[in-house]
Amino acid sequence: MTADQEKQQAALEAVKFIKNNMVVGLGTGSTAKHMILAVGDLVKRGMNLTCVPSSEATQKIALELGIKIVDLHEIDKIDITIDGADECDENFQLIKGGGGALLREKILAWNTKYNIIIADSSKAVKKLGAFKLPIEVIPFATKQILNFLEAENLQPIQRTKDGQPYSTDENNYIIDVDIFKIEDLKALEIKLLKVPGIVETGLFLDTTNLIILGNESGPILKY
Ligand code: ABF
Repeated sequence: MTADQEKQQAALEAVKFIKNNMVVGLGTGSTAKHMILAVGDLVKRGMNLTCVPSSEATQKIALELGIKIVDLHEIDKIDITIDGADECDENFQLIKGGGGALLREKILAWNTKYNIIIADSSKAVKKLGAFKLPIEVIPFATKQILNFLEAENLQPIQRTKDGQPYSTDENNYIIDVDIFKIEDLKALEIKLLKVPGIVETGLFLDTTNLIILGNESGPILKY
């Protein structure tokens, strides 16, 4: 089974949790894309869904499929959000943001009753950190934040795209850091979020209700 087949399998399993008249948060990335295509099929078959996208890219795909999209301020609470991840450990701690959408993804997750993460089996790790942790920062503060992260031995690298600073949907920058040696991720998140100019981190430590991993012999659901 290829990684993409595992992604699709996990996505199709997650979509089974969607019921008529729900408000659904739509994640970002290649795994989430399989989910969005399946949501488009539900809508085509007559299901009434209201969806909130976690990125401009996801919004574009959803609109092309005829999915009803609303802004977060138009709803009270999201019933279910289905999203991908870059890494997930056995304590339901995630690294997200490889796709640059971590801020809106975390906002959706925080405003969601039930968060489902979908992933191929390679995303399941014993310890987070092989994948660098994305941090969203205000451009005005970037240089000073890079200095701070360097001093914390986190080996910061500002993300670029086509030779320019990578810019998020909120027009912020992303700095990726190495957290593999860090044991207390909650303490790290608290330390980072105290730094003026750091907007959010890609650490999702206590937001996930269900993880669905693609697997050769059928999807694995971890509650
Ligand atoms: C998104 O899913 C991001 O948080 C994360 O980077 C991405 C994983 O990408 P993919 O599903 O393409 O592996 O939610």
